[in-house]
Amino acid sequence: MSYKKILTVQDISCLGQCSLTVALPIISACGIETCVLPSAVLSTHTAGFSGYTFRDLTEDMPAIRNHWVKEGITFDAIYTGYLGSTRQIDYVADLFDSVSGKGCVNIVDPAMADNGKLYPGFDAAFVDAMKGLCGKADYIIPNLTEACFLTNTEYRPSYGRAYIDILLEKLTALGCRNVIFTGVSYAEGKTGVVVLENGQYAYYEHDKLPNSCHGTGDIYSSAFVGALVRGRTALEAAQIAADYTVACIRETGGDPNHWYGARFEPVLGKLIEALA
Ligand code: PXL
Repeated sequence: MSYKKILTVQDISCLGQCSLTVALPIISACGIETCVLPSAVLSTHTAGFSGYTFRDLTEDMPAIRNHWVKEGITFDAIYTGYLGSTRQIDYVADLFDSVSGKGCVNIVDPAMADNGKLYPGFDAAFVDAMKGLCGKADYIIPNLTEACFLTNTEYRPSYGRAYIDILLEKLTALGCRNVIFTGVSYAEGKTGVVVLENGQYAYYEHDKLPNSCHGTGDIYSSAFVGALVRGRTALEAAQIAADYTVACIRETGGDPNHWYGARFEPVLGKLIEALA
């Protein structure tokens, strides 16, 4: 197996099982060297906690980038998640040019919204800048809410294939050819992922579990990135990531003391097996 090195840019939520505390172990478990550029440090994630601390690391980014360029450091893939500021998005876009190795794959999870709403602290300027970053990506991984914000489309909790097709068309018009569209549900009790690759539509459906947990978007994206960089097709990677995310939600089992994240660690073995 060829040994790959990827860079992931997202926040450290010290507690909360999301972002880097999820991406690092999951991508490492996929057998890939995982380098990090933290976008911000928060005491917890912002979904359900109040009074969290937030240190924006935008100012540190140019010096880190310049050091890597001076050292000739490059990556096989760059995967971005939750970013700390609108201005930071330009720095991240620059990384796609300055530290990408030959054949580098750029993957953007526009982690900024869910359930019809932007996360606290994000605004229209951030959404506009994120549209530009998505345009520079090889793969984007939006959920339904993010797809609506990125395309100025009304958010509808229930919909059919025609609505999803319109969103896909508008998303690819941003400039990214490949869309991994998560949380697309066409039937009661089911959900799934749409994979649009070079204009080809595919859908992987699975059970929708009664319990849901925060941070599953980051688990999904990290497992997708790991499987893709390990050489799986986008559809195979999307399926592996979906099965793993479902296993994590099942493992968490709706424990009320564990509302802030999914217990992804005990089932890491399933992901490793899927990639064996
Ligand atoms: O899981 C997405 C995410 C990442 N990072 C922070 C968040 C969230 C979602 O709310 O608040 C800080």
